[in-house]
Amino acid sequence: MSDLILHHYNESPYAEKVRALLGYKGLAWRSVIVPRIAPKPDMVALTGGYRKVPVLQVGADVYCDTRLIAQVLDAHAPNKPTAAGAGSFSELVENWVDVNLFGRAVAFTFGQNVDHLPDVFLDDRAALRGAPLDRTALKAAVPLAAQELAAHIGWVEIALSGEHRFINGATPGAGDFTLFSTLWFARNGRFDFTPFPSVAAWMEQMQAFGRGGPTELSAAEALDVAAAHEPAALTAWQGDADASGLKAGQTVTVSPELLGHGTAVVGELVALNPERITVRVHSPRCGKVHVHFPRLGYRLRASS
Ligand SMILES: N[C@@H](CCC(=O)N[C@@H](CS)C(=O)NCC(=O)O)C(=O)O
Repeated sequence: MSDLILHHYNESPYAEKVRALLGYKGLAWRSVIVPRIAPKPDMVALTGGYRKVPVLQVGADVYCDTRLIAQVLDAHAPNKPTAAGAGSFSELVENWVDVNLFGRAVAFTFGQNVDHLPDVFLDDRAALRGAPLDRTALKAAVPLAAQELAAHIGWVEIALSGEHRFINGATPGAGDFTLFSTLWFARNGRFDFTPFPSVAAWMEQMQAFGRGGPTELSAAEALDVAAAHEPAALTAWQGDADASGLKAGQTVTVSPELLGHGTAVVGELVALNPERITVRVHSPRCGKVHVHFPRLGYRLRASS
């Protein structure tokens, strides 16, 4: 089996989710550090245009979005499943965190650290949002973000005060990892977890899984790996039942529903089912690559 290559940077909470999953599963992995802001020429040469972090590369297959990456890692380490996948309880938790918690954690931590964030960084994130980001407004948003985060974390405190050690039950699920990484980001903004002792103890357990065994790889070497491989066998075509009405072989655009400005991938639609969208991209630097997205959370359109 090809190496697991994670394209990421240290400060990214979603990357922390995958690093923690790799640690829990005890997997060896290759680490490619990508820039925190665009342009990311090596990354988009691999992904066909997706610039968000992290992505997982396995040979000439590229998996975008941590919900899908969690599924792929379950297949690599079936002895420690995290019950990831469309419709699972873990995926419901992942979606709750993505939609309700992540934005508040970002508002809190960005607001707390705004004096240390360079203009180029704020301009880049404003472009990704498709709306301006203003230092004064970011600072002013902190108290409300803190209050709303605390209300959500209060729920988690109740959930973790019962018989279960993890949100998922006796063992951690993909939802535990996404919740952990979002709260890790809030903790980096100095969020006070003292009123939430069960959450703080659970975070210590999640932290203790470590981060697996990374070894460095350059972006150029990762592109060479993609060039040297053929994509793996595709998952099933069930697109005839998909509400988009798109057909296999059509040229499509795929972009994230959340924070997705300027990060679309254009390619040939080769797999479509309730779990996954796959597009075939021909990259001048690494040839044929299959880029995979979860079906939920991504806008799929015919390319005009
Ligand atoms: N739903 C995506 C969200 C990924 C995401 O929003 N990542 C942030 C970093 S934590 C990002 O890409 N920010 C812009 C960038 O790094 O270019 C996932 O689960 O992977």
